[in-house]
Amino acid sequence: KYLKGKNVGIIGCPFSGGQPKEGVDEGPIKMVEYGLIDQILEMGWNVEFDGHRKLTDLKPADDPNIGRLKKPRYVSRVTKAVADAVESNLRRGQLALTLGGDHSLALGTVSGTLSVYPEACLIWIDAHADINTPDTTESGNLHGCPVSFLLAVDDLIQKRVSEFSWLKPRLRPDKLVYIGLRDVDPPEKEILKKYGIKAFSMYHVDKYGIGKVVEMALDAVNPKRDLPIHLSFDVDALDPTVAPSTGTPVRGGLTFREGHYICEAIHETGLLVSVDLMEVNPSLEDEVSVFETVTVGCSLVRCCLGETLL
Ligand code: 6HN
Ligand code: MN
Ligand code: MN
Ligand code: MN
Repeated sequence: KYLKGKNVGIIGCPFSGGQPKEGVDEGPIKMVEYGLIDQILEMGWNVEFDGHRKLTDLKPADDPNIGRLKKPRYVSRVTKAVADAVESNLRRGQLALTLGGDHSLALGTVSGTLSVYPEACLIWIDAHADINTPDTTESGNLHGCPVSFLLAVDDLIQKRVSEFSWLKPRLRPDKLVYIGLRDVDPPEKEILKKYGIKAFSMYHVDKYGIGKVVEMALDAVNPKRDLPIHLSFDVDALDPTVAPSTGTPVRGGLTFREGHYICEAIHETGLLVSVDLMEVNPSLEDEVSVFETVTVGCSLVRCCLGETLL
């Protein structure tokens, strides 16, 4: 509906600055090495990919904490560049596919999407809510904060740091929905409650089944099924037995099929314009775990682009 034809622009983002574990920058590199581009070409898509972004060039010489926030300048510069890349893909009629990298990158991807499609809704698949503010974050890791920076609500905007002044908070709370939550910090729960943000935790997945949950999630943010969709998929939404190589695994996650079902169902709406696949860390766990995590990342992406539907 918003994109004509099967054109995808891939933004490879080897970036780990939003959290402390090295290796998550290798996620996009490994997904491409494992053949993701060819797999997408074989599905009949036109693919634009000019290699991974040279994001380390943007690393400032000195980047002291701002309050609790770690590497704020690095994260800000990188995510600004990513926002511009997503925006340019979308303006050229391509689906924007961003491969992470840690989830702070969503500061960029979602900003880029909302600058082209201000009416877009955001579907966030994650074990975590990633909605800490500069005040509430315990870890200071920006991959736990992107959603609060994106939200267009006055009292969160006041708390923002000037380093991120490029970022226009445009996301209305009623355009955001979560699936897969199971490790939400107490202040994050307060924020979800305060702004009435729809969230389907693993409890809801168990109670209603994934089919019903995706339907309810779409009803919440896209009732007429006419708005563009940004899907931000943190691979740690999957159970660690399915996707072990990730920095903040939490037991009790989505099964292999539940994760894929979400991607298939969202593809089926015909409204998907932007996809993030984040937090694959090939330096964690053993060889088999890495293989499983990288390949599941690739197959989630393929399902977003329409694989496996008959
Ligand atoms: N992710 N809530 C924790 C924090 O550090 O703020 C964990 C965040 C995890 C972020 O998985 O993208
Ligand atoms: Mn997560
Ligand atoms: Mn926690
Ligand atoms: Mn996340």
